Amino acid sequence: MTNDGTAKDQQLANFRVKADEGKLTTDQGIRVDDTDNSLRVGERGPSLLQDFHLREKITHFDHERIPERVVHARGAGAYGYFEPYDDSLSQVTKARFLTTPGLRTPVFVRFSTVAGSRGSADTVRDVRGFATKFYTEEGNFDLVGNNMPVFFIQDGIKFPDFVHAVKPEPHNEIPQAASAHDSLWDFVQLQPETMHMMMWLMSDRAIPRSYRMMQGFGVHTFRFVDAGGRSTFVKFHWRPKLGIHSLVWDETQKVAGQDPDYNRRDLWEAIAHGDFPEWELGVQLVPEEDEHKFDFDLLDSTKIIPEEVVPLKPVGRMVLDRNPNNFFAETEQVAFHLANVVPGIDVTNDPLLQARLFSYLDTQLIRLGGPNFHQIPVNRPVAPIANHHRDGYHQMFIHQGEAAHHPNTMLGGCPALATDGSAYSFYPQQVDGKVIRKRAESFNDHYSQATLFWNSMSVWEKKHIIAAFRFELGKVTRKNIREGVVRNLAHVDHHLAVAVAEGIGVAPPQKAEETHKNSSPALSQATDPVQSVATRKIAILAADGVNASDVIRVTEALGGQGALCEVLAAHDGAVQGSGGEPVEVAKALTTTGSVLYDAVYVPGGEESISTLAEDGDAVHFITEAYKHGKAVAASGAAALSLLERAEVPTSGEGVVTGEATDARFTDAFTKAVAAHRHFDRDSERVPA
Ligand code: HDE
Repeated sequence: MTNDGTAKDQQLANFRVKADEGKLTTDQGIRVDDTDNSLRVGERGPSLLQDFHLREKITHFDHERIPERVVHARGAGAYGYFEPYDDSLSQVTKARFLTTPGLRTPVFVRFSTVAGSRGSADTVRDVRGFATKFYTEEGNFDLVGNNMPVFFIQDGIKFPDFVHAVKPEPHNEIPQAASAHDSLWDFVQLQPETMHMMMWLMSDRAIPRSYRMMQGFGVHTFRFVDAGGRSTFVKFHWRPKLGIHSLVWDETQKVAGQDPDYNRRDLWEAIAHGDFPEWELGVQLVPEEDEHKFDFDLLDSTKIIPEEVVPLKPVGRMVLDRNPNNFFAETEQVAFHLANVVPGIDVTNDPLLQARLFSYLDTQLIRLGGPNFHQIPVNRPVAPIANHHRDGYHQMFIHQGEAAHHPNTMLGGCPALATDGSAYSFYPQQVDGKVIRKRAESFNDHYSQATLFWNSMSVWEKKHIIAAFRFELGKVTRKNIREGVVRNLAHVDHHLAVAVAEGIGVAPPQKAEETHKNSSPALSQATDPVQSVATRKIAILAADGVNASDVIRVTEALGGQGALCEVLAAHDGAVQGSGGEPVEVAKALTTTGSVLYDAVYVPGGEESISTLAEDGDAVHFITEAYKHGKAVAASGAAALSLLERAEVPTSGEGVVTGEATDARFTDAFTKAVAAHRHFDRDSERVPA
């Protein structure tokens, strides 16, 4: 069988149903000519039970909902493909999809937030799920990861406690999709193993600008197994081609109101416009014999292997190029499972991973209502299925034959055992020990890597982390919880603990604990950021009298490099350019806001500028964009006065002004937008 990236598409095509043709029917195919009036006795009489159309329509509607995922309820998905760069991984794994150059394996990826319900906002402070189903020719492989490389707990038995703590509190189901409440932080203060992950969660990683601009991690240490049966430990990483970029906290709060579907929409629109997001798959490889060479345990999911210690080997790329046709059928019904592995990939004894091996199948049974969920189109492998599993709710296959047992003679012994070497075989790890309930001593250090993370942050990243701790703990009502967290933070970094304590009104730690000075530059979003304007959204503020030539030049210069420029004005339709020509308006200012754009440009034209200066929405737009560190550009002398009115300095980092929209101007603006944000501004004093 070939698997050229379209195999899954061809399979799905058999299940797609067109909505724009045919006559209206019941589920039994009986044609219907009135779906607005129920069958009744006389025009004003009671409805009749015999109205099969009424009954069927209402019954189906009554049963439309299925339970949302207990975690990761809100998500967005897309199809695409993965292809390895070369065959170099064949030295460590026999997985064909990773080692066959040119082989495009179809994938479905679902991104998600963790704590919120299905209808919660996208831009909350949270971990993001990054789950990939590879439809390989050897069966499905699911890499069910997150956008942070570590986790809150070391042993899966703590997962229900952790999730109960972070979810809305049980008595009143408040707060929705937020970690800033007593029960989460109570758990944190009592479980110091959470500290490393809490550093990530309080960092800007928890508020990504886009799903397309975040990393993904398999988190656990997995195993590769080569053709000779040799095992190598492996950590999986996804790196986004567009770089790793985040929103700022104040912005996320406002986006949650203006566009709660912000991340979901961004992914959908990018794919719909042909801006296909791309990630590079990298692996960190550790030979089996080096298992104990680290000062942490490879089986402890609260630890990373610093990239400076074991470098990342790039092995392939993934492109997402197709939106699903139907959210429920595909994105909601997709069922990931960590235990879906293919020959060449195996699990380890990580106690968090081991519990997950149970949980994912179990949860699908209740969520999707029975054991046949693998037959749902999005979940079907492209590899053939043949076994003696039968019956169950929603059985879609019509199994032929008079027997369903193994061994058999009645079916000629079929399906035959795959004894030709193509079967999955578990790595024959030697295991010996007493049955005990105890955590290994090597899992005991909860602070060193939290400190490593902190030490690796730039000045602005540290500022954002302190602000996040202050916000979250500021929402905690119990003083003992605030104090407990500060006590833990003191083991991470003295300066951090003091800064947080001062913000939340608890006594700062008196003396500094001994902490190390090591850092890992790869952890910082400020290290070698990808500088690109591709898919960046640029607002152009205009009113009648705007210099149309400025609008055209900036749109051409930045649009030419993939940016999306939109003219915003007080009203929809068009404004009149200074030469009388119409300038088309993309959106009315009242329907959007600066938080939905990456940069703002004010073209010249005195009349336009003076109208904008009187428009509070326009002035606020500029001020707020500046506060959030975005590039601000303005042309002509009059525009400078508008910047002043918006309390934006007319020069400085990320502020571009000039008389003409010449190449110097557009180059400077391009550079400012490509830098993503300008955090060295004194933005705290900006009122917005
Ligand atoms: Fe999950 N997790 N998880 N998780 N997880 C689920 O499975 C669970 C963990 C992750 O888009 C559930 O189908 C346990 C780590 C993602 O459909 C459930 C433990 C990581 C998704 C479940 C963990 C993840 C889930 C809920 C601790 C990163 C969304 C619905 C032992 C490596 C997948 C579902 C999607 C979903 C259990 C910890 C990632 C209940 C018990 C660590 C991305 O089975």
